[in-house]
Amino acid sequence: MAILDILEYPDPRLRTVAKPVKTVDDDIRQIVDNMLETMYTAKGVGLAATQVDIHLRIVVMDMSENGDNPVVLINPGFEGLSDEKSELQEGCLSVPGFYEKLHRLDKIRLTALNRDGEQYSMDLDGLAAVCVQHELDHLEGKLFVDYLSRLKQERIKKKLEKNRRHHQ
Ligand code: GNR
Ligand code: NI
Repeated sequence: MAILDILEYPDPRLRTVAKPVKTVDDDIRQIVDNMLETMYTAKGVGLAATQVDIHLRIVVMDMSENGDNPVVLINPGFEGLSDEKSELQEGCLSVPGFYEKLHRLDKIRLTALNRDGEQYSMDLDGLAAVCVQHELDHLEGKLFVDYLSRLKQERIKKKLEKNRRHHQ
């Protein structure tokens, strides 16, 4: 396994639209394992392949308290199960140190393939539902900061670019 580098905003590669996985084979499982190791090391609850510069529709998540329940989403999709919205503080490993409240659908039905290429479906709410919507945005080249005002986006961009200069 390997820990992969996580791209940071405003890296233009984060804007790439990911392609569907054609067959879930050992190469894909290798990517999944590396993404899981990267996510656990970075202490995230989710990671989209886009964030590690792999432009395939693959997401890993772990919503458990003990970090012992890895969930693999290949070619994921979702539908809303009600019009209710939840407002939750979101963060992103690609936008380190910034947290903002966003509105997302509160109840969704997720469908995806697992690491064996089998289709499954799960009804989710709360943080898990928010996380799925956040990760699927990544696969479309979208980031949570896109929902914020231009002013906030510029502030975040400047601070991250400044931090990066200091750490190089
Ligand atoms: O670790 C993460 N926490 C989080 C909290 C609220 C809403 C979404 C997330 S996802 C984020 C990891 C990440 O950047 N995934 O893309
Ligand atoms: Ni993210």
